[in-house]
Amino acid sequence: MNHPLTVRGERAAPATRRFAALQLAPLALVVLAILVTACSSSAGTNPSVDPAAADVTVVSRDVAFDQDTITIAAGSAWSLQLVNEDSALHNVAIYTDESAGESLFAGELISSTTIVYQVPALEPGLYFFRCDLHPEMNGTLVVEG
Ligand SMILES: [Cu+2]
Repeated sequence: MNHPLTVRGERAAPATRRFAALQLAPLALVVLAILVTACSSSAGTNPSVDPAAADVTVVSRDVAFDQDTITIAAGSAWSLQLVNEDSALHNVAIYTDESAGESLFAGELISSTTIVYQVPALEPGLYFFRCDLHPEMNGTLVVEG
């Protein structure tokens, strides 16, 4: 009487492939966790402010600001509205100069939404603003006394 079942050879290749996939899984989870954290931390933490009341509005689109010069008055706090039309995270941060060595204000990073920053009063002069994630997005802040 013949055995209808025969023992097959080992399947080494599929097992190896599965192992490689398992090695990548933790990395994918870490990346996902960072993305989720970044998105959730930027949503809805700013108290609602009437956008029409913002002193200055800047739009970010296609990883660029719509203007390279912002002008405001010295001596009083002011509001800066960022309308981020990109899914990429952007912010507006203000520094004393282009070296970006001394931060004066760092706006919260946002994605696909609008935020109104409350910026402290500045002395008259020329300052530097940029997106901290995309330093090529930058311009000059003119504070008029
Ligand atoms: Cu950016």
